Amino acid sequence: MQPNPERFLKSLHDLRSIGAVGTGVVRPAYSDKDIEARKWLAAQFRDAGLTPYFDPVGNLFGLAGDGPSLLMGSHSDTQPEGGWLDGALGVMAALEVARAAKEAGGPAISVVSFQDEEGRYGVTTGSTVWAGGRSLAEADKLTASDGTTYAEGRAKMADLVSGDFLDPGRFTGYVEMHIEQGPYLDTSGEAVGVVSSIVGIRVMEITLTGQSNHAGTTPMHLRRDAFQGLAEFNQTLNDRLRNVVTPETVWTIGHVSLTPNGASIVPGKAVFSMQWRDGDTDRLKRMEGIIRETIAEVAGARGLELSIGPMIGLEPVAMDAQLQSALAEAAEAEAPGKWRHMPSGALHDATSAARHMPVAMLFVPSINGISHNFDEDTREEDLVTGLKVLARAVASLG
Ligand code: HGY
Ligand code: MN
Ligand code: MN
Repeated sequence: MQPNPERFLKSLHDLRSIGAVGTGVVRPAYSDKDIEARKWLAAQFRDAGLTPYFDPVGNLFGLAGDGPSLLMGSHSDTQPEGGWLDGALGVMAALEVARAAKEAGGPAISVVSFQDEEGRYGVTTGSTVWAGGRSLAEADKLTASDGTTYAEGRAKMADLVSGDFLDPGRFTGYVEMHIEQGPYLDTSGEAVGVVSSIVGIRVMEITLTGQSNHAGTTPMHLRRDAFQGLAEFNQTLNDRLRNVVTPETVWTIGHVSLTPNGASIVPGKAVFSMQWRDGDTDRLKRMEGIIRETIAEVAGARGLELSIGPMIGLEPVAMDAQLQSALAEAAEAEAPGKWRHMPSGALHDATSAARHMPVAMLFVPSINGISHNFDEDTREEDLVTGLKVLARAVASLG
């Protein structure tokens, strides 16, 4: 099987141009640019001899016939300020391998671009619903930070839907290429990462309600300042989590909204996202306990009303050993001594696919480990090496 690097790179840059903003891309799930990109991808799939198929939430498949096939792909939606490769690389590499496989007379490879992997509404929402990790009715109630519901988002693609959710049983496995989005391969000068496992995650929205008041005339001891509550929670949490975390554990308050958000008004309300990730379910649980305890303590001490939204999340998942060794052998052939086995600190749709089939992932380096940022980038030779490793591994599966 001979992938065509020029064809692959051109199609990758063509996709980049849809929603391009400077060196980055803005294609949040169900935005006009996301939908435009999916329509473009559907035409690319058809052109490659695959049958385009949109499911009810906008996951776009390119099906290789009606029989069993290996599924490859990723997602084409992006973060609000997305890099040009996060997700897009995996979709276009999968398409190139599917093309090369067709030209070589097999194996049958179907391609997918999952929807809302970036969790504008939930967490890897499109692939989670497809895999049965969350019912459509439940997903439809998920709300983005702009207040729109998942039902309203996916309604924008209703005219494109081909039919019901595809049975995951039709696919023999799932292989995804992705940028590492971290610093390890770039720092070590290695070209390829063979992923061993993907972390688990927990996400919740927390609201602290105090009292808006005059920033000049309200004495400090009489304030019920929601931002001060958030600030104290954050500091106390950092101190307390130290006892249960490892160097790989991460936790993030990434989205904060203050009301009324005026320079001369004591913030009466703070709504913020609380997200934590680790490879160990038990540690995720212990962290949850510390988070709930600490926020309740701080809110109580400051006379702030506390409300905690529903917690959503994904469990840690191990990659399939057989698929991993196919990737490892291919990596050794294409980049001898310049590859490693490594865990993924980022989430991926492979976690959803793993509910039904063997899955594996391949990483290529991110320059300076930057991602979820317009500056995200990978050296072209690393993109091509990743493609060659992917094609070689898939060919070896027969
Ligand atoms: O957040 C993540 O890990 C993924 O990039 N959405
Ligand atoms: Mn991604
Ligand atoms: Mn991402």
